[in-house]
Amino acid sequence: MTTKTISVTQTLAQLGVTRPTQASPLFAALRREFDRDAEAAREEAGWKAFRDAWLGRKSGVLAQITENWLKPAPPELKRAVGQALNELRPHVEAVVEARRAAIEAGAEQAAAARERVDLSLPGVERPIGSRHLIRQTFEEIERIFLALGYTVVEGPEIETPYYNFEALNIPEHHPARDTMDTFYLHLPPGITPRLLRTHTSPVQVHAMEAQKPPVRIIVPGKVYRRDNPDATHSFMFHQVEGLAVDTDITFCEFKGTVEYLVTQFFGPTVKTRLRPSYFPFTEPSAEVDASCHVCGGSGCRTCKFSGWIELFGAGMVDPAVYGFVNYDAKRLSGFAFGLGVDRFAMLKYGINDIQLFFQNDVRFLRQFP
Ligand code: FA5
Repeated sequence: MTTKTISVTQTLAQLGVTRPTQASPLFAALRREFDRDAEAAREEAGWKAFRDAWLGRKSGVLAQITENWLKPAPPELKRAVGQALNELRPHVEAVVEARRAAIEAGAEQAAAARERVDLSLPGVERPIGSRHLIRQTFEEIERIFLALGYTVVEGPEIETPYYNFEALNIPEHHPARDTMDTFYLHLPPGITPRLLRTHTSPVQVHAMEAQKPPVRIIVPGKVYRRDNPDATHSFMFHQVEGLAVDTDITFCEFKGTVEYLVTQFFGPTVKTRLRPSYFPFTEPSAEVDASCHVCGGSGCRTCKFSGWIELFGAGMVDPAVYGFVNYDAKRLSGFAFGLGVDRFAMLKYGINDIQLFFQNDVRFLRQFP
């Protein structure tokens, strides 16, 4: 704050003001000084000092004028000084308040300017994920079958033994149950036992219960077995089941569909062969092999030098299964297959350890964007 050129600590007599006509120019000069001070008060701290200098209760200019000029003024001056002071006070108060409002608005504007979003700045690029290779493989297989007119169906992962075994022609004590070491849920006695499905085949039964023939479905999903984890086994893995049932489906159609799947998935030069096999729910049953896509069939480490790779189990639906779903076994025929999605992906993309799918190491996942 500037030093006052007009001293308000002295009396009027000391300042040489003795006549009423001298009051007015004195106050006019004071007002000019005030206006200069107001102009200089541009931020909050400066404004506070300015306010206190002029309006402070004890040492403010107005208080001192009252104390040092007005009170001791001789009667002939009192009226003129009182009037001038009454004119000055509302001006001082109004300007002090106006400066406060202006400073506050300026601060808000500055804050708003700081916070303004500059739309011309380049954005922050966030890394985006990608679909897991297992999901991509599911989608690839689904795409192949959707083109053939199949629909995608899903089923429960928690099953009853009836759907997982019995209705698939695997009665209790059947040796086929041993090949699928099963996780059973701990449930109170008296409740129907429940298990984690060991394959997607139970969805065949659900689907045939739910719809009349013809049926052409594929069933992607998770399955569970008490297998010890190693490079080709996991206790949770993925399968795609296929089922086609109609009035005139032949073994030929079965073979053609399987070949179509293999060539679409692994490439047009890959050959297919069927080896006799056994599943309680298909008759005849077959193991589908593909010629090794790495060496073309001449023999390498991938195919253990046999030229062939075992792909999946399949066969014509056993008529006994139709009995469980009230389908007419005399009129209908069909085929089914069940493939391991993880092993399909491993073969196609040259992955030598199934555990890589479940470790979620981004260095692995990034290789399959
Ligand atoms: C079945 O699960 C039958 N339901 C398949 C089937 C369906 C046959 C319809 C006939 C008609 P299998 O137990 O062979 O079959 O398993 C199928 C595939 O799952 C295997 O070929 C293999 O690729 C994969 N598989 C089996 N066990 C594991 C495991 N522990 N970890 C990873 N993949 C596995």
